[in-house]
Amino acid sequence: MLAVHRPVGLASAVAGPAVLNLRYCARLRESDNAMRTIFSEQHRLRDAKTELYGGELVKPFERPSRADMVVEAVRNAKLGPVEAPEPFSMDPVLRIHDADFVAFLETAWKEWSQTGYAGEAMASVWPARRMQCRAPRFIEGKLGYYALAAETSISEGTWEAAVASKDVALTGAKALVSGESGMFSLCRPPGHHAARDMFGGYCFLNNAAIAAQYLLDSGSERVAILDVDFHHGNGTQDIFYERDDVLFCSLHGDPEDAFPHFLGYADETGLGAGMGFNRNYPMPPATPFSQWREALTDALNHIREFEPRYLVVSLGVDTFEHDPISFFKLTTPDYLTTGELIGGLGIPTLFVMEGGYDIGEVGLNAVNVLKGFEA
Ligand code: OKP
Ligand code: ZN
Repeated sequence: MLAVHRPVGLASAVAGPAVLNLRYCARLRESDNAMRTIFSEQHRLRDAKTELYGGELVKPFERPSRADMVVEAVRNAKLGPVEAPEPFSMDPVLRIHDADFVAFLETAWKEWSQTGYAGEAMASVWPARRMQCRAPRFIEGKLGYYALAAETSISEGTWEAAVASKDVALTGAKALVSGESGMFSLCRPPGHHAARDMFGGYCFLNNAAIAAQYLLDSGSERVAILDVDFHHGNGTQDIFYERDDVLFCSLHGDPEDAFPHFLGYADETGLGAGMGFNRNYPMPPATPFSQWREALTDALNHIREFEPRYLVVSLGVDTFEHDPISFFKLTTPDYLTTGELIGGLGIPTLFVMEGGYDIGEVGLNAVNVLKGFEA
């Protein structure tokens, strides 16, 4: 009772006239509605020159202008303030990733450049079937041991950008714990393909998983992760596959046809204690919003039933009809609807940026999800 009455007494004592009180209330309400975006300029340090694509080395689809377009759209839409992240220690990262993997990421570029190779660091050999699965000494072997795919090169500044990206995710998570109902962590590089000991698919540290674990460690019993990126969130699934404190739901291109090809089938439902806490919704080429939305509704129903304290959304907008590397047919207004449907859960939600490669539309599509959520 005291806690309820004291602010009123204080407010009238300090502010005096009722009209001032009203203005104070209006300001409070306005900032309640504005979604805060966490964004780091450090993302620019991830600026690889090469991606292996269709047998060629091309300029990476996952490039700095993506995040710049998204932050510009956030500002144009007046979604809310854009804030820099707070630096966190590596402890929350080590709750998710293996220490040897983290050490590898930190030193990979240095070790590679010391060999004298002219290009960027890329994996070209793997511990394939019936070979020894152990990390060798030389960087070329270590790359193959820790890589899940070959397209993603490690370049100068990659580690620093990945560190800033997890800080962006953690700062958003911390704000949720402080009582925010929706936050946007504009992460880059993305994270959902990164497993506890693997990088690839443009991802190094799993920002969404690190944030979810931080939310659990802050005293919540259950957290749900909804992955709406076009690609299956294999890293996130793998990290939480045997656990019942995290429900993972992913909507994505059928792995028969789409990257990462070796995970994301509908029959992957969890293992051990995690049985029933993993749900995949693989969908075929040219899937329209009507069909995608049915999968979303089913996932949202399962999330509601799970009664999580928080929801983390791996927000990729590469489901867009004009995305250059994907095959779903969502349109710009569909992202508003998507946000509304997610917001309908009424669960405090952290949006973590993942993919989206149509540089011209990635900003509007991402912001539409956030605007729909706020509506
Ligand atoms: C990262 B994220 C297409 C090859 C796909 C990697 C895609 C990584 C996507 N032919 N290569 O989930 O948006
Ligand atoms: Zn994707």
